Amino acid sequence: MSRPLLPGIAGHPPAPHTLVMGVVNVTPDSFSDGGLWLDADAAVARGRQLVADGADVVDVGGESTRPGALRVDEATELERVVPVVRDLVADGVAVSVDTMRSSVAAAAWEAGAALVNDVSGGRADPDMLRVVAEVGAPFVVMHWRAHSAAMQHGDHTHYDDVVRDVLTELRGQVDAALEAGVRADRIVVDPGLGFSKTGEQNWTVLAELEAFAALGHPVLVAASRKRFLGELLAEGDDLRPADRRDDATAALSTLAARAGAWAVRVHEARPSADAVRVVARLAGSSP
Ligand code: PMM
Repeated sequence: MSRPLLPGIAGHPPAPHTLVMGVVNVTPDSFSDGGLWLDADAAVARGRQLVADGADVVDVGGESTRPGALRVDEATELERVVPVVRDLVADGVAVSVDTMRSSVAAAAWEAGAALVNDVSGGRADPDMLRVVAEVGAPFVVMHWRAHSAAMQHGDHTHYDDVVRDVLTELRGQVDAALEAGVRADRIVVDPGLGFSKTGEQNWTVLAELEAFAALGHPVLVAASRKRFLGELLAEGDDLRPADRRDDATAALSTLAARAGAWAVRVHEARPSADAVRVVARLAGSSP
């Protein structure tokens, strides 16, 4: 098994444009594609389609993290994720594994994954940072305060200054990863849009994306189809449905690329793959 490499991390040369990470949720209950790719063959076919549509990496997850979601057990998550990772890697696809469990991260790495994407940034599983450090996996540290069942309740969405506070907490999570032995050049940071954040707070974070690059790590932005876009595009009391938020998602991919994001994580690859190429072309033409 040869593990595809990701440009722009672990000493590899940067990509000519912001990378596009296509999402495959092998879950019954994710907010926008839950149930569509629960069958392994359907999930692998979806991953291939995302690559055909311009995705540079495919993010495979077996546990929904939508607000209110309950945890799945470890055996179910492993069963959902590992065969899909293995088949996509066999096709030469760069695969990221979206998991909060060290056992799933380790099994996916063994199956050839190129990146561990932990929405808890190492906080949900006490073994995660050690395992990632041991195998030398590139690791996404997302800003995270609490599990999905609780993240939009109580004090979890309270900030004195959302950008400053998220940066401070994210820096703490990065420091913990470094202390556990994860190499600095393997760490990617993510502000965690919608995770313990209201729609208003997501917009404030997006308006100041450049501040996240100052952490000194590549930045991943995952706005795709999220509720705050449904609210923006609502007609009366009816939120715009998740599968009709892809144009707005591509608009945000353009802005994230313009702000220097390393990658955008999206459910439909084509619009964002085109958008990041437009931004790179324009940047190349700047005087
Ligand atoms: N959001 C979701 C899932 N995984 N991973 C990262 N790094 N950042 C995110 O904001 C993020 C994520 C939300 O669920 P979805 O898979 O249905 O988009």
